[in-house]
Amino acid sequence: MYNYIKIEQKEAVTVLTISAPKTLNALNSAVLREMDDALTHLPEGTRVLVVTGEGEKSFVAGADISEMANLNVPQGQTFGNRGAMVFRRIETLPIPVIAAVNGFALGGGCELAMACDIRICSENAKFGQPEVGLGIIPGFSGTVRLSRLVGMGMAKQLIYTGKAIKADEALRIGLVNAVVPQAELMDKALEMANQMAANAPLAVAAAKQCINATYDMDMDSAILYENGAFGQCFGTEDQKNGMKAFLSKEKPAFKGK
Ligand code: CO8
Repeated sequence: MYNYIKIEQKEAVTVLTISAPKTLNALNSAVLREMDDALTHLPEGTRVLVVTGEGEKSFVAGADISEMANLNVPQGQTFGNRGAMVFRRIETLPIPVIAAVNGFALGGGCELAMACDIRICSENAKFGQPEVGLGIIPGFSGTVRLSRLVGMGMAKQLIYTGKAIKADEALRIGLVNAVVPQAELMDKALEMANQMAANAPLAVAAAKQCINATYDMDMDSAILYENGAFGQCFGTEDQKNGMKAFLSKEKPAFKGK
């Protein structure tokens, strides 16, 4: 039903694969529309989403330059907003999202990876924000998220130079969580996804919401916010079942209730 993405459910984990091989999986409006639709209609029972790109060369080589080439100011803003909104949806989904970065993650590709909760990449991955070399800025929230992930100095270096970095450097600066051989990438991403999927879904969702919401808060407000969310956990069946299972030395079966 989609032309540019594939959706595959593997029990509690759903894999979204961006598949536009002629442009190394560049993001055009149609890809973004399909991603938006897929996020709205994730298969029932999805507890973790893995996002990846088709093939072994590229995760996403950026926004589609041929689509952007002739845009005027309002059109540029509309296109930027479309990508930014889809990425924000990923960031605020009530389930963890893991980017399995299997090659180039440039421009919008790096920005997509950054909107995910976790980034695992293959050894051949390359990350960069080359936009200023095209006369634009990272417009899918790259100027916003990169500094939050790797710090202001390194974010400015990457964005002003436009130079790409290899996987080991991305790991060193904290842009990715792990680097693995290409052949093991999906297995490692699924292994981590399944570890997350085995935990209480409402608790995982609450933890994600707390981490995101408190990041920019002052310490006292953040602690208060977390306390509210912590208290809510005790209204769930999963908390009762999880603690009962621990005390009776059994494995918990969480229902997300
Ligand atoms: N858009 C459109 N087409 C692309 C893109 C892209 N981002 N990337 C690659 N392609 C196409 C190439 O044009 C080529 O097409 P064709 O076969 O018809 O010539 C095909 O994919 C294969 O690419 P290459 O032959 O170039 O493959 P190489 O292995 O030689 O190089 C690279 C791979 C290094 C990834 C190279 O393709 C490249 O530099 N691509 C562009 C990377 C880039 O600059 N990305 C950033 C784009 S800007 C962006 O993402 C902005 C996000 C915010 C938008 C805000 C909107 C307002």
